[in-house]
Amino acid sequence: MKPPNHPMDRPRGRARVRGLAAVLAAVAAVAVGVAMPAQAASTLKASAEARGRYFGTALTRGDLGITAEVNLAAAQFDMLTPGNEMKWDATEPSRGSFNFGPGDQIVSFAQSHGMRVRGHNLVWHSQLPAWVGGVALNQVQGVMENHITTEATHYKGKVYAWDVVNEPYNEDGTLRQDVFYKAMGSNYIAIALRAAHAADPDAKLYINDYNIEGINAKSNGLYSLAQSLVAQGVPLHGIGFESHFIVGQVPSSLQANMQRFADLGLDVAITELDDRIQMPADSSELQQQGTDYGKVVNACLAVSRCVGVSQWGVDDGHSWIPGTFPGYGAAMMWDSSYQPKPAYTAALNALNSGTSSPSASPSPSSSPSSSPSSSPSPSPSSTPIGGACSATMKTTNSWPGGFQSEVTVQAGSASVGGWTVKWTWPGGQSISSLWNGTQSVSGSSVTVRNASYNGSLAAGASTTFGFTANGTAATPTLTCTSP
Ligand code: 9MR
Repeated sequence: MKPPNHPMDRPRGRARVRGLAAVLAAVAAVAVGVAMPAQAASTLKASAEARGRYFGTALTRGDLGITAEVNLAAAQFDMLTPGNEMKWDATEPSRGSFNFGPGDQIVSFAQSHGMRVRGHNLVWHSQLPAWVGGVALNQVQGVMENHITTEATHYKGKVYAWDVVNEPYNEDGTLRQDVFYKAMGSNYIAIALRAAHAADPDAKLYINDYNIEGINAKSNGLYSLAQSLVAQGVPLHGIGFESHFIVGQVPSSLQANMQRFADLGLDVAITELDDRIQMPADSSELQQQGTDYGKVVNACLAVSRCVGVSQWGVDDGHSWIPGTFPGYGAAMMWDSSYQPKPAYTAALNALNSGTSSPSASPSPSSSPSSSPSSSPSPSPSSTPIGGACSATMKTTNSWPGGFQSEVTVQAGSASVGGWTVKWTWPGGQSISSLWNGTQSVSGSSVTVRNASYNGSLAAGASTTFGFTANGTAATPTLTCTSP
């Protein structure tokens, strides 16, 4: 049975005939928009950046030839995901023969328009060329690792993040029995993440999926996996929530769900947002869509580790929705004449209202493995600002006999090439598992050093590590030194 939000694997509907007048009006509107003086908070990207986030979109190579769409994308977005060009069928259509031309075109478009790139994707059961299914099971791991290594090495330094494993879950929270699972069991995910990390140690590595936006069986399955990957020190850095919504059906647990993944020490992102409406869309549905977009943006702003929101496309005339969900459409923030809809105003207003900017999102200028300050609330466990680094511990969860904590490590006024955080437990506490750092323990004294991928912090940038521990929750005094 097709779940309501199942993104099917059909090519999307492409060319839509528009009247010449509409096209001319649209181009004129965009031209006027571009001619206006750039003002902070007047575009999604400017407003998102002011809140320490990005606002992204997805474009295919075909979209790059559509001037009005491209102008709008360049004006409004600062993150770009290739719609199809980095998928396995595009990049390794036959075994060992790689083609990065189309993906490179998307990357150079992004670079020439000041956009960063979300790489999408390295391992997915769909858009997988048939030859992979014919590989002997005992060779699948080698084939997968070679694919990941070759592609991630090709794009090393050019992608901010990779969707390393895409859509691995069934609706009931079990892993799909695809060729990768059949060959390696659930280990394929850790193997894939390690291969990607070895090829591009600075890229943020994500698992990305749909129908995991609310707390449900599918997101619970992913949560357990994420928890265990983090506890084992596997280089998983983020979770992508695709967010292919139906109007009026944004899950009420979206924020809480993203927060629980963030509490594991992971970044979270809305990666493929759209909000489809049964056509024709009436004005109350378009208003409701505005409410939905506002909710999604606000949920991201409320979770300090939510790094940004990406819409899957730009305008209603070029969205994948009508081609896959016949009878549905109008899912984007701009209509098919490139006019902004209530959803655009709502997203912009959400970004422009509110007071704080508690983002853990890396800024465009910072290293992908570090994050600017998340302005942690002052806590007795903070070390003084002004030294090489400071560290703040907060308890994120506790239960009888145990607790979970997150430590934010922030560089002082100069960059650091490594950090060491130390403390002494006051009452017999002991760490049971720790992630995003390496620990050594001597009696009640704990020393945590950076992991291989989060030691370098630009001036003022921060990163986090976390742990679960036995005993009563405590926030001892921390010292932070570099290295
Ligand atoms: O937008 C993509 C569309 O052009 C392709 O035909 C389709 C085929 O699977 O994939 C679309 O992108 C998907 C993305 O890669 C993963 N999540 C669901 C997206 C919509 O189907």
